[in-house]
Amino acid sequence: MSNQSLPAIRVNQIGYAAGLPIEAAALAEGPFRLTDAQGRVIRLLDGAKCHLDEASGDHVRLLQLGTLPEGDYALEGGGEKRTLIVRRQPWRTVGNALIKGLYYQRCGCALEEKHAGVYAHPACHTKAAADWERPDVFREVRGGWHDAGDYGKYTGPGAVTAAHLMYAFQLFPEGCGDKLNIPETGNGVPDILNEARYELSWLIGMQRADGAFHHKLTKARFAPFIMPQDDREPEYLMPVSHCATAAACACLALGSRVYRPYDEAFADRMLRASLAAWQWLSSHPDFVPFRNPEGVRTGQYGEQTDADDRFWAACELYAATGDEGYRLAAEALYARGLTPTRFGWADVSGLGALCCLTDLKERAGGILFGRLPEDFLRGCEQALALSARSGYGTALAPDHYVWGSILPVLSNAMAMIIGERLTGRTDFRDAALRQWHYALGLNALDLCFVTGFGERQVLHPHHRPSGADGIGAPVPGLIAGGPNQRFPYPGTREKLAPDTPPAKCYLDETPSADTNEIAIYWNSPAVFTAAYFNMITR
Ligand code: 9MR
Ligand code: ZN
Repeated sequence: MSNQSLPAIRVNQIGYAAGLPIEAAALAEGPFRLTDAQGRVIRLLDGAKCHLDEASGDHVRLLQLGTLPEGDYALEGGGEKRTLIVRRQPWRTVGNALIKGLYYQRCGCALEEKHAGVYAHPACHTKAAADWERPDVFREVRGGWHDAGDYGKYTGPGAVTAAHLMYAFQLFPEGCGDKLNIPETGNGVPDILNEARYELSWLIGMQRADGAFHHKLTKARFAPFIMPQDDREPEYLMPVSHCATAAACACLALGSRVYRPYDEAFADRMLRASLAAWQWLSSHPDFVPFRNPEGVRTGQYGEQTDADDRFWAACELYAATGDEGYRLAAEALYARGLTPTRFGWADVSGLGALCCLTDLKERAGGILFGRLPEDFLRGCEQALALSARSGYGTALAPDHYVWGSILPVLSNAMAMIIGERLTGRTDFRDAALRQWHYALGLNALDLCFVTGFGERQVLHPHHRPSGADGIGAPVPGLIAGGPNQRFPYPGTREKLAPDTPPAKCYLDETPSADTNEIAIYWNSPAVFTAAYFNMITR
């Protein structure tokens, strides 16, 4: 994708909020002017210099347009003109779509036309799965979300995704939208919790009789690009793992808190499962990393440690039960040196931190109420500094454009959102907003990463249903992983010029799983971010 072909002005393609600071990126030095719908000049910006943005190789500057009332504006400069939309609640629709995107990932049930429209399909993956280690033992574990562009279901990533949704609801209920037109809509439970419950119910089923959790429920190999209902080869309950068990333990303890007001019995079931998982973890203290068994090629989701997962679990079990033992365990695990601002599947320390900062508070005691918030705010400062260093305001170091780079970007948004909640600092809020703008088009690719949205859309995500359904437009409301310079596929590398800068290592092509796959745990931090901004622009 050559730079020349892209416009000199980059904007949040979905729009901006009246009342929040408005920024656009300019890749030209001359003066810029902003006019309103009547053609009146609202802002004149001088011809300040652009600076080299290391991640993209672009010469760029961020134009500060201040706050503006609702309306349609035009930004002109560098020989170009671009529309800029300002609304009171610009991100409600995309926020809802990001949750509904998870509905489209539902496994084990039919997506009916009245909810899924043209993306309807019959039930998939309904057969009992064999235990990989005891192939004569079968269990029926229905439900859950397909993880990503593949049809696997992975315990740890699923737990993290459900947790993002639950925390979005706990912290920003008014920003979570409702009436998503999913099967449960109107049942008296907010739809974000209805959707998360679809995963939680499946998660409970991933527990083995001894309390441990199977790492994943997948086939031995990824399916070809076929519809899920046509993917009929057997699925397996793959071996249990420490990380899966601890993440599920944490998520289900959280679930027991969140769902108690709606369904006591469901809350109790989750708590029982969580307690049994903790029991197993206590009697299996030595970490064993999960490795794909011989012959298995589906996602490995391998990790170096389970300390972060155990920490999160201990925090949530303390919040759910008030039992001092969990608090002491959480303290001891935290003392091993965790980074409390990480919210991705590989490092879930941030979710434990969220529990301490937003639920436990004083009850967390000395270390977790004293040192943890300090460490947390230091992490926010680091994210803020990354954003300030980037020409586009993106909180990602130039050498961190990894597979799924949208995750560290949005994880930093989540951290700064919490940072704002803790301190009231608007610089955290505004830097978090820049990450949201990044996701929605203010970036080096001039691309809105959410399918179905924006002027320049992701059209060919690595997503089996989108590729196989014969419908032109991809399934909407799914966020692509984005540029990846660290581990590109050979097929991606050969299509990109050898000197392509990190933030441009992206292909909108179906085979490019390394840059253009979607994943549930990339949607969910976007849901969290949307919920916050939707709440403060309410
Ligand atoms: O999100 C995962 C990313 O961090 C890894 O670098 C990548 C390669 O191991 O795998 C990603 O996860 C994929 C998983 O293994 C299988 N389902 C699709 C996931 C998204 O690409
Ligand atoms: Zn399925």
